[in-house]
Amino acid sequence: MQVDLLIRNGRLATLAGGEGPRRGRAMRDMGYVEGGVVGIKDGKLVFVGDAAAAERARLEAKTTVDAGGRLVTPGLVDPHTHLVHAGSRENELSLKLNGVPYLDILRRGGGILATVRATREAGEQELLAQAKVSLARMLEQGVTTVEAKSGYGLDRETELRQLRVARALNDAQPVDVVSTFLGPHALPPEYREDADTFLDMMLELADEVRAQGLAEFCDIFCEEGVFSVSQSRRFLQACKEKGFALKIHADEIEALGGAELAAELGATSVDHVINASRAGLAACAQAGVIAVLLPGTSWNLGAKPADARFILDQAEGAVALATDYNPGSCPTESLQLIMAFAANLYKMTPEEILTAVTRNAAHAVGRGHLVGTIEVGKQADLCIWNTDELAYIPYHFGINHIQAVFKRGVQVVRAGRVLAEGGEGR
Ligand code: IZC
Ligand code: ZN
Repeated sequence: MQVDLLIRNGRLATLAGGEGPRRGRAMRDMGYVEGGVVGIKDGKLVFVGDAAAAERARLEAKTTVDAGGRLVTPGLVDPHTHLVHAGSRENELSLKLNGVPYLDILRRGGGILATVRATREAGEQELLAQAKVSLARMLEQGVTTVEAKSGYGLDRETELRQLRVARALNDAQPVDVVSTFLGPHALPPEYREDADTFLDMMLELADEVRAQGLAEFCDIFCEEGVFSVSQSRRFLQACKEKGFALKIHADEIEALGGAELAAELGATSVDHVINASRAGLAACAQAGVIAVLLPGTSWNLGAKPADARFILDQAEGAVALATDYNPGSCPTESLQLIMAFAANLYKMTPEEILTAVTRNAAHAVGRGHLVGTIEVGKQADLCIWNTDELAYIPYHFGINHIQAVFKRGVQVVRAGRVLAEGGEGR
């Protein structure tokens, strides 16, 4: 078989087999192939097997990469980010350190609303340039697919601008960007007394977003002092009828019942769930809703961690992990740091963690059929790590363990550094 690229002598964590996200104990199943070989043609995986099988398949390649026995995994997927925004909020650090709660900062017109002011003022080019820097940081860490939410416009013009920027980013650099319309991220001051009119406006906007193909998912910040469960139900139910898949910021700070709502509506993912009830978490697991956990946010806000062990061991649910990259509650692009937090804060095993940032994260952004495992037919998005031992990644935290990243079969990171525009050979 003639292929474009051959990666040989890898310790492949394929996560292959079966359909859908992995739940409970099955999240520990790595599907290792020792001394594994991967054949890539036209950006897709056409061969996955051990050295003997590769021999039998008579693989011939233009380029061969020797992984030197190191770990090879699917490209990582970051399924929850607020990627496109202007500015930063380091001025809120001292407030946080002096004990001012996240929601109080928002109530005072800071927090999300501060970023809304900056984003409304920023042009498309400025938003694009800032997000491009973040995407390069993510790619350097092995992230090949990322979800990106709007939600810093809270008005028609700026929400559409954010989503157009996300689409332009998808076309302008190697990381795939999956867009989510998060119009109801906060109540803008001009609608302070009239959340329902604001939601009506956001639903009209959702029609435009849909017509222009600018987002696949809709999301809402269901939180005390932001949007209630009944407001969230109305918005998400209508979005579902328009054809969007659903996500929800649920029970992050207060236990409102957002997890129960996610199960009721059959959302693709329920995100945060720090304070969700066990009944809500169990209902989500039953309904096949993926829990997207964001340990960086718990760490940064000094909040308790979500109950990952309950979801995995008792509810037998599917867990994904994400950065929540945003300028307020979690200003980091580092999914590898999140992997370390998941070990320490959630007591997740290295195997569960890898599943949560590959296969399950891919399903959380509706890309499970394309990426997230190393299987013939999938997109050739792959990471070669600087170790042969998976546990080393969450154990040795705060630095980048990536050696090489391939996006659709093209090498885009070498020695942990992003190669020039478009990658090797282009
Ligand atoms: O900008 O603070 N939680 N939304 C809900 C955020 C955090 C983003 C932000
Ligand atoms: Zn978020």
